[in-house]
Amino acid sequence: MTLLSRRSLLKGSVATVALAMTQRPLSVFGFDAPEPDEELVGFLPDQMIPKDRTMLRWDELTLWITPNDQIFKVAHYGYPEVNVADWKLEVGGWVKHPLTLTLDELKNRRHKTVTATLECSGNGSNPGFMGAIANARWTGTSLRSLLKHAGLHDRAREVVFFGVDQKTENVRSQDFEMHFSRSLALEEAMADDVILCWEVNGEPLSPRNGAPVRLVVPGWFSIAWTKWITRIEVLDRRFMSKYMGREYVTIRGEEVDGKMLWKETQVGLIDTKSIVARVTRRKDGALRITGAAWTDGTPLDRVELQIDDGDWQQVELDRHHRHDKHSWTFWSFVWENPPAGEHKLVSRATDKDGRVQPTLTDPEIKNKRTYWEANQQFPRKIRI
Ligand SMILES: Nc1nc2c(c(=O)[nH]1)N[C@H]1C(S)=C(S)[C@@H](COP(=O)(O)O)O[C@H]1N2
Ligand SMILES: [Mo]
Repeated sequence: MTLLSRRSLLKGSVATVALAMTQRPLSVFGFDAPEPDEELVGFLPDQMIPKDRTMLRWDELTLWITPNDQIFKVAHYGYPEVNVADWKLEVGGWVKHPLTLTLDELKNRRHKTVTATLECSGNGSNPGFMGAIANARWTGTSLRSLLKHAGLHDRAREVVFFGVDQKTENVRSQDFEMHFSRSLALEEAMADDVILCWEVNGEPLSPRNGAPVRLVVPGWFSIAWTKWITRIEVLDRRFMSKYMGREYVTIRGEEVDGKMLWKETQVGLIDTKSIVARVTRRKDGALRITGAAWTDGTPLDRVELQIDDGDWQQVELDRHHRHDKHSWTFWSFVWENPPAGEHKLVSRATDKDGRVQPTLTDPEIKNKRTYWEANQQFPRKIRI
């Protein structure tokens, strides 16, 4: 079976398009790989992610689904060794029937697959850290159905997830041996697509990505996607672990009546964001500029591209996956007859709620004093 390129698709008749759509395996759709007569144009200065890091390399991105070996990894307490044979999941706290499940018992529950973009909220905070993102198909079982099975008490307000990984933490001058933990408010935990996941892109979850079981919270930054889960606890109050209330908080100022009002918020939902991923040059000299844009699930309204501080121009969004609200959207733009020399390319995403990807000097970024949630525009330079 031959895969039609995006351009031949666009040129093709309706019948050809319909045929190609049924034949095309969804998982391989993405940017066209550079055509044989196209050359990759490098960025200046080299803002690419170093090759020795397991992160997404934007300029090599062609697939809408990130292959498992290119999914980035982050661990705050190191990578634990989990004995899968002894692994059990406990569900306790304000539930009517506390549960203990083996991995087989969990896997015997009804399966659910969700496609979602995983992004570390530190992604984009500096030019060398822009590949902490992936888009994958996550398979597991519904958290909501498990919580319903355990039976929620009227007092239930919050659901806490504890990982196997632990470290000594000092809180108010005392040391505690603490497990990595994050929580979701009950309403968030009961959302449709939140799953306890053991498989990614049809393969078992790797130990580094949280095996045997991790949480998948579509639309949320990956700090909420607790890995190596062994205990779920339902509380009747808010949970304030290090990764809820001390780390992964954003401090942002807003000028109110000439005074700065400082607001400290928790890192939660993914911001509206985009990037110029790759530039290729065709034989005729035209540049093909491709990129990606993503949100917390709010539909994208548009993505625009600005060349050399000129007018913002709308780019073409990939229509095949636009219904897929928790996954990134690929886009492309053709720049005919670009003059020789150095050029600046920057993209900007706007969502249907009117949130526009800010610049570095917009108050929401300028007055942000912590590095998480860095969704500022990401200018890239090329020379042709
Ligand atoms: N148990 C546990 N879960 C965790 C973390 C951790 O340190 N321990 N790090 C979080 C952070 S900050 C990120 S960015 C994601 C990274 O997921 P990945 O390693 O699968 O890419 O896991 C999250 N879940
Ligand atoms: Mo992260």
